[in-house]
Amino acid sequence: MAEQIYLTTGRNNCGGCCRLRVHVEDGRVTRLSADPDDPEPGRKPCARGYQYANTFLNKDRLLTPLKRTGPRGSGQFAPIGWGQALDELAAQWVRIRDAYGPASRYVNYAWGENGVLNGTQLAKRLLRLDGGHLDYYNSYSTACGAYATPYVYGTAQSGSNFCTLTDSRLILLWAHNPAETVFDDLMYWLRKAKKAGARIVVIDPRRNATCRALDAQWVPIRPASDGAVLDAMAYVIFQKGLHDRAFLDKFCLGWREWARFLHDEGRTPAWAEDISGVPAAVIEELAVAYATVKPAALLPGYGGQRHENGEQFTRATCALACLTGNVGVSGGWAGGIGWCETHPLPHMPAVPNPVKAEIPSFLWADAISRGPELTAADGLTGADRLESGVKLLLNLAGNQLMNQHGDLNRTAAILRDERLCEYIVCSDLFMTPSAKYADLVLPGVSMFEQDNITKPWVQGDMVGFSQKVMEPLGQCRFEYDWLADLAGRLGLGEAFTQGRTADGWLRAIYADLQQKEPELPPFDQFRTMGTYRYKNPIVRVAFREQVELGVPFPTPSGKIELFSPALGARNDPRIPALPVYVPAKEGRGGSETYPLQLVGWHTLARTHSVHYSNAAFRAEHPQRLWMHPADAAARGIADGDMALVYNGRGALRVPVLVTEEVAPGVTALAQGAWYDPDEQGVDNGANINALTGHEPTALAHGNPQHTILVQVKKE
Ligand SMILES: Nc1nc2c(c(=O)[nH]1)N[C@H]1C(S)=C(S)[C@@H](COP(=O)(O)OP(=O)(O)OC[C@H]3O[C@@H](n4cnc5c(=O)[nH]c(N)nc54)[C@H](O)[C@@H]3O)O[C@H]1N2
Ligand SMILES: Nc1nc2c(c(=O)[nH]1)N[C@H]1C(S)=C(S)[C@@H](COP(=O)(O)OP(=O)(O)OC[C@H]3O[C@@H](n4cnc5c(=O)[nH]c(N)nc54)[C@H](O)[C@@H]3O)O[C@H]1N2
Ligand SMILES: [Mo]
Repeated sequence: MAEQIYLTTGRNNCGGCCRLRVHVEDGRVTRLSADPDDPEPGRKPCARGYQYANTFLNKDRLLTPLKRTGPRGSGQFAPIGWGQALDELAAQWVRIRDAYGPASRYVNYAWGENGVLNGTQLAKRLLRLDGGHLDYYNSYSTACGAYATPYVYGTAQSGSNFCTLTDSRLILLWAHNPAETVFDDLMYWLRKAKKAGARIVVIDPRRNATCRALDAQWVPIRPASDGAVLDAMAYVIFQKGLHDRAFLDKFCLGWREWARFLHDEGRTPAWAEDISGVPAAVIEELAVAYATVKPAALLPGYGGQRHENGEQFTRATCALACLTGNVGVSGGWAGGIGWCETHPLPHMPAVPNPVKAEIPSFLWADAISRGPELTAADGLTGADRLESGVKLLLNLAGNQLMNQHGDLNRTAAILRDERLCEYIVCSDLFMTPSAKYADLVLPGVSMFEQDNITKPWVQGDMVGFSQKVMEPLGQCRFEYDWLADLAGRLGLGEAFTQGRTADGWLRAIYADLQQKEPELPPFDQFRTMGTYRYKNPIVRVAFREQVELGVPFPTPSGKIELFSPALGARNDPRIPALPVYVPAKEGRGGSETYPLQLVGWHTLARTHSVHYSNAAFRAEHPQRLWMHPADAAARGIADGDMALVYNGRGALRVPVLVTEEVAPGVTALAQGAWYDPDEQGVDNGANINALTGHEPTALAHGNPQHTILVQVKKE
C-alpha cells in the first residue's frame, strides 16, 4: 500500500505542541518528519518530537488490563479482560463512596495527555456526577509563582506575548531555559531579539542549553539565593537614584518601606555575594544595566519558584520590574508567573463538584496518610476538615505516584499500606514506577491511536489537532471510552456521555470554540491540518491599560502591592509583607552532613518521565550528575565515575559529569528519570525525587522540589 502522510501535533506536557508529519504504511507508522510548509516557525519539533513513534509504539507497551496479584508495589500483576476490570473498578468505586463518602476519592495531578479530552478531567466529570470528589488547586509547575503573583498585581496574568521581546534591549533570563523547556515559541523570539541587538544574560546555577544556544552571558548562582541578588540589585538602583520614581509613586504601594528595608538591613552586593556566589561587581553591573538600558525584560522561568522560598522569588521579580519602570511597556516584562491569555482555549465543559474541599496538589500523599488531620494551615480549602483520608485514587496518564512527587521513599511507604488508600487505578502506556503501585492498570492509547484537540501551552495564536493514524494496539483503550462503560455500570451512562462518543465531544467542543472564533475552518478540515494559526495575532502587553490609561490594578488597594498588607497580617517570617529574600532552610549551609546543593531541571531528553522507556534515546542522553571540578576533586571523583548521591531521605546512583558549567558547591540532576530502587532502597534510575522533600512551601503549599541538600561520594 502507498505511504499516507498525516499532519498532527504532540500532546505531552512539554509546552511544544509541535507540528509533525506522520508517515503510515499498511496501518503502521514508519517515520515522523517536519512539515516543510509549516505555518508555525516557532513550533518546529525538537528531538523529543521526532521520538514520539519510537517511544509510544515500542515493544514495552501495555496491551491488556492488569490486576495486582502481589503486595502493592511488588510489580506482580495478572492480565484480565476489560469486562472484569471495569466490574471490579465499579464495585470498589461504589463501596468506597458508600463507606467513606465521595470526598474520599481523588484524581491525581497528571499531564501525560495534554489534549482537551484527557483522563484526569474526564474522571473528575464522572465522579462529580456521582456525588463529587476531593479536588486540588495549584500545580507542580507553578505553585509558588501562580499563587504569589496576584499578591502583587491582583492577577497571575502578568505575561506579555513573547513577540514583544523583539523590542527589548536587555533580557535577563532568570531560571529560564526554553532551549530545553520550550515555552511555546519563546526561543524563536529570543533569537530574533538577539539578532535585533538585545544583550541576553542567563542567571542559572548551570550554564544551560539556552545560554549556549544564544551565546549569552552566564551568571552562575546558587539555587534558592536569587532573592538575595534581586535585593542587592534593588539596593544599588535605589542607592544610585536610578529608580523610576514617577512609576513607583503613581502605581506602587509601599515602595519607600521596601527601599528603607534594603538600606537598613544592608542588602548590599557584598552581602548578596556571600549568599549567592555572584560577585558583587557583577550584581552592581547588572543592576545598573537593568535600570538604564530600556526597555529591559527580567524574564523568570518557573525554575526559580519551584523552591522553598519560591513565593518571595516571584514577588521580587515583579518588584524589580516596577522599580525600573519596565511594566506595561513593550519590550519590558512585569515578572511573576507571566501567564498570558489571548485567544480563548478550547475545553470540555465542566460539571460542578458537589464536594467543595480542595487540597494543594502537592499534598495528595498527606491526604492519604493523614487526611482528617489536614486543616487550613495545610492549605485545605472549602471544608474545615476531611472526614476521611483518600481511599480511591485515580492516576490517569501521569507518573506522579512514584516518580514525579517529592520524597519517593516516604511516598512508597504510604502507598504500600493498603489500609490507607484502598484502591489505586493507573492508566498508562507503560509499566511505569507509578503503575507498579496500582491495584488496577489500564492500557491507554497514544497520540497516534486517538483524535484530540491540542492547544498552546502558555500562549499562542493557534489551536492544534492530534490525529488518529492507526487502530489502538492490543486491547488498549482511550480513557473516555472505558469511563463511559464505567458510567454505564454506575447508572450514569447518559449523564456522562450526553449521547456522545469522544469524537462527538471533540466536535461539540470545537463548535463552541467556533462560536468565539468564527474564522476557524470546518471541523473535518481542521482535523487534518495539524495546527490552525489565527489570522490576526493578538499582541498583549501586560498591564498596559493600567499604566497608560490609569485602570486600577485588581488588588485590594488598586495599586501594585510591593508591600502586601495581606501578607503582613499573616505574621509569618517565611512570607513577610515585603518582596525580599528569605533564606531556604535547605539552602546552602543548611546542613553540615549534606553540604552540596542539588538542583533539578527539565531536560531536553524527556518530558518529565516520558521517553525514559525509549532505550535508544535514553542512551543518547544519559542521566548524569553535574559537578564542579573543585567539588569532584575534593571527593576524589573523576569524570564518568559512578557516585552515590544521598541525604536523609534517600540515595541514588549515577555517573558524574565533571564540568565547569555548574556553580561550585552545586550539583545538578535532570528530573524525570524512572525510579528504580534496589533491595537496599538505592535508586539505580537516578530519579531526583529519591532525594527531594515532601514539605510544602509557606504560602502556596507548593512543591519545593528544586531545593535540596545532598552529599556525594564515589561508589
Ligand atoms: N523533582 C522534581 N519533580 C517534579 C518536577 C521537577 O521539576 N522536579 N516537575 C514537576 C512538574 S512541573 C510536573 S508538570 C510534574 C509532571 O508529572 P506527570 O504529569 O505525572 O509526569 P509525566 O512524566 O509527564 O507523566 C505522564 C505519564 O503519562 C503517560 N502517557 C503519555 N501519553 C499518554 C497517553 O496518551 N495516554 C495515557 N494513558 N498515558 C500517557 C506517560 O507514559 C507517563 O507515564 O512533575 C513534577 N515533578
Ligand atoms: N524538555 C522538557 N520541556 C519541558 C518539560 C519537560 O519535562 N521536558 N516540562 C514542562 C513543564 S510541565 C514545565 S512546568 C516547564 C518547567 O519549566 P521550568 O520550571 O522553567 O524548568 P526547569 O528546568 O525546572 O528550570 C529552568 C531553569 O532554572 C534553573 N534553576 C533551578 N533552580 C534555580 C534557582 O534557584 N535559581 C536560578 N537562577 N535558576 C534555577 C534550572 O537549572 C533550569 O535551567 O517545562 C515544560 N517543558
Ligand atoms: Mo509542569
